[in-house]
Amino acid sequence: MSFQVNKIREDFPILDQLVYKHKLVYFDNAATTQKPRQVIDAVKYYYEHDNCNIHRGVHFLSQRATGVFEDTRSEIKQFINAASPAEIIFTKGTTESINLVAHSFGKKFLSPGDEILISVLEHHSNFVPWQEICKEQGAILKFIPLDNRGDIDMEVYKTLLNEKTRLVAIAHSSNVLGAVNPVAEIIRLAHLQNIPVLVDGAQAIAHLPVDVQKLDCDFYCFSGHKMYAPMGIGVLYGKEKWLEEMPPYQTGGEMIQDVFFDHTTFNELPYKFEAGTPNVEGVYGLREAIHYLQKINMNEFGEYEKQLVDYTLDKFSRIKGLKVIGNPRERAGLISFLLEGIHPYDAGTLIDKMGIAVRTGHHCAMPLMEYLKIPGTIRASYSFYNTFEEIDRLAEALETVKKIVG
Ligand code: 7TS
Repeated sequence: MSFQVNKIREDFPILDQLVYKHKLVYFDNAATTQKPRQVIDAVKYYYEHDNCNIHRGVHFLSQRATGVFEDTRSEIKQFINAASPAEIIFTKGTTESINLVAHSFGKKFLSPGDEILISVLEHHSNFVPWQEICKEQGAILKFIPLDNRGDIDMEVYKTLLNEKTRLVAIAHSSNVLGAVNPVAEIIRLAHLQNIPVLVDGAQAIAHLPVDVQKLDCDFYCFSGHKMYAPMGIGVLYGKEKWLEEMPPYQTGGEMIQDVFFDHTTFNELPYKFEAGTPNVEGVYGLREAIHYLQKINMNEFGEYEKQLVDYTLDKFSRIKGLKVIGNPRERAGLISFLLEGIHPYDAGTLIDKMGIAVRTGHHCAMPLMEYLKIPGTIRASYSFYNTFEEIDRLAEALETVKKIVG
């Protein structure tokens, strides 16, 4: 194995600890990834050297921090291959990015009887904002079903696109089934009818190279904390032609050009969508996280993560009573499963006592649970710092759970 996992683990101080007297195994990376020392140091550096409010001061610190903030915007533009830094809007995370589009795009472009199309596997963050804006505007929310593998049913998708569809919103990768959705084809088909597409990239951004121009998506959303950066910072990418037309989401400082007693004019992109003091420490951390991902090479660790998943599927196939949920054509970094006759919550609690952190429950995708007619799942989600030995420990732990509960 050429991938230097032990060397990489040294960068993640949190991994080196005991939990209930066992060496910690962290398999909850889809919820949030751990942070390398380089990211932690960048946040510390900001507070020790550059802390101040940005864009507003003529003084030295403000200029330096503003420089890093805007340089990071340009680095993100490169990282996802946007056409311009004006298309990169800093948000709190994926949830805020989607809410921004739902409210701003929705208010401007949604009329009674119009349709928004999402899939049944969406995280609540790419579900509830659309449900709410549809309710407000009198529009209709429609759902793309799954095929028998748990992948998006592309045949039905084609039939759902019509002249009333105003937008398609779809996860790049599912946080429950692990499926990488065929977003390029989804976008191509929608564009044949001039329908814009928003991609929820929360689960994809840390596992796959993302090229928004190649995908030709209209919006792409992601969170820093799922890609080794701090919490509370994220990105909305939007094509300039849409962002120019959309009204502000929040109002206040920074997003204005001029304010008069009777009206206000708005700032240019991207500032029109960045009201108030932003999360500057988060941007410092996000910049370092991107450097880190570039340093360890996305193609290499993507291959390694795939090997972790294949190894797990092989191990799991030999555990009696274990059922993997979904069998997607392409999978990114996670596996959901159930143990026959054992509630996922009970299994998760017992596994935790063996030092292994997995996620159990509906994973903020209650409609998908209803659709699949299951109460929840146990989910193991990986990062490039996980190891084959840790997967062996999970498999052993599951056998122990079966003995205890069975
Ligand atoms: N979209 C997807 C596909 C997600 O997996 C998540 C978070 C979000 C949106 C929301 O991201 P946030 O950073 O704005 O909260 N998913 C999970 C999860 O699977 N377990 O905890 C959070």
